[in-house]
Amino acid sequence: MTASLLSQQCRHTFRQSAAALLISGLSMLSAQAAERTFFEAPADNAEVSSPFKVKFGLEGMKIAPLGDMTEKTGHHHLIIDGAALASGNPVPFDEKHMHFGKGQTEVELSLPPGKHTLTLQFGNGAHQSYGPGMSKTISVTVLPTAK
Ligand SMILES: [Cu+2]
Repeated sequence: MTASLLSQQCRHTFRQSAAALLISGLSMLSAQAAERTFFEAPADNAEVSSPFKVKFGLEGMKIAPLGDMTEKTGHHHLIIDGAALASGNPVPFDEKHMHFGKGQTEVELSLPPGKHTLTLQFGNGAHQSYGPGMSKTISVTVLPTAK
């Protein structure tokens, strides 16, 4: 009788600490996920008519002026039909890589009809990528323009 009561208490304590572990694990995960960039618009796989508005979302980092090298600050880049850049790599200056060095958080974008990928890439004050962890890629289909 005493033994079984003891083992019940043990199991209870074990369950409590397992729950506590799970909760602390979850809050660690959410702390890591707090730094991210994402599209507020359009939605992934959206069908859009050109021109369309693209809105950039940012969490856990801050927009800063060009040249400001404060940790966890920088500006958005929009990569058209390209890929995220490895951490530290400079974001090129060409027609496929748009820089928003004035701290803009949206753009009116014109693209030819068809399927495109849009990649948001956050980068520091020297246009260096914060890596794929600070990027987000979506697909959009640009509808043919009505004539
Ligand atoms: Cu840049």
